[in-house]
Amino acid sequence: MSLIIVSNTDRIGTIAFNNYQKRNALSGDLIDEVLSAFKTMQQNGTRAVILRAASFEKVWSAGHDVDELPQADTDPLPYDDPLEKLLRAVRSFPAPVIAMVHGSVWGGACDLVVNCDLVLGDETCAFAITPAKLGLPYNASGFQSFLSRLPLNIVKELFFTANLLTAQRAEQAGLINEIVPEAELESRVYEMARTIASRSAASISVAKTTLNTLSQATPLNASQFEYIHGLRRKVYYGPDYHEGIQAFLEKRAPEFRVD
Ligand code: KGJ
Repeated sequence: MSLIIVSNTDRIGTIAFNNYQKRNALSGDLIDEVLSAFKTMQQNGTRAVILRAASFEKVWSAGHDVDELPQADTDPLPYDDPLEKLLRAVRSFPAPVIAMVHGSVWGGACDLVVNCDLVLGDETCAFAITPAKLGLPYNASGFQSFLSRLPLNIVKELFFTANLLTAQRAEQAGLINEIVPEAELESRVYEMARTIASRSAASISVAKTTLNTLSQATPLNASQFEYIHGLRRKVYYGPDYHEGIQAFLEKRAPEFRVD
């Protein structure tokens, strides 16, 4: 059975997560389906893509499928991780990708939303980035995506507390473009997509690529990158990551080392 529902009307594509049993966790299989949908939409000249959950539930997506994260001693978010492939597909899609958010958004799904070009949510939307609950060292490209969207203190609050940022605060911080009443969310999102589809595709595509390139432009030499990567390696080889994943799988609170 398909884990997403895909449709395309008037060159506006919709990709809807449809695995609520697992709270729309971003498993490798679900991501493969999304990547394939993006590929078809690009071939069809789709002018805007809406990323959403199939139904309005409490959770939009629970983020990375934790069952598919390595349990220890391996980089949990390498370049070829399915989540990383998904984020790159959103960034490189030649037309805008709009996240339509009802409900809570967790971990890698929060990174996904931050990588979307536009985000509209209703009063129920809320966002948490949770590697500190898993003892997981987040990757540099992920931090950069958050930093290019949000003020440093908000990024730190999200990563340090792993708590949900409410819809109001997410709007104030610029994580979402606008809060729209739940009953109007769908119509507002599709209206925005239709407006985008009525403008110049060539102009919008180059604007997206240029804005993404400029906002991600950070001079970082090889030595600085290796320093950061070395810090991460200590964490994914260390006791916290091992404990964080075990605790999630055993459905208990993690007991991180205090020394
Ligand atoms: N990965 C795998 N399975 C998941 C995940 C996930 N992220 N989230 C939920 N599930 C599974 C649960 O294990 C249950 O499986 C089922 O979905 C329903 O969840 O026991 P099973 O039925 O076999 P649950 O917890 O019963 O649902 P709710 O009570 O509605 O709670 C929804 C929540 C989203 C609040 C809760 O499931 C939750 O806290 N999930 C983990 C959210 C999270 O921390 N995600 C971030 C994962 N980390 C990352 O993405 C990354 C990249 N990171 O760096 O940390």
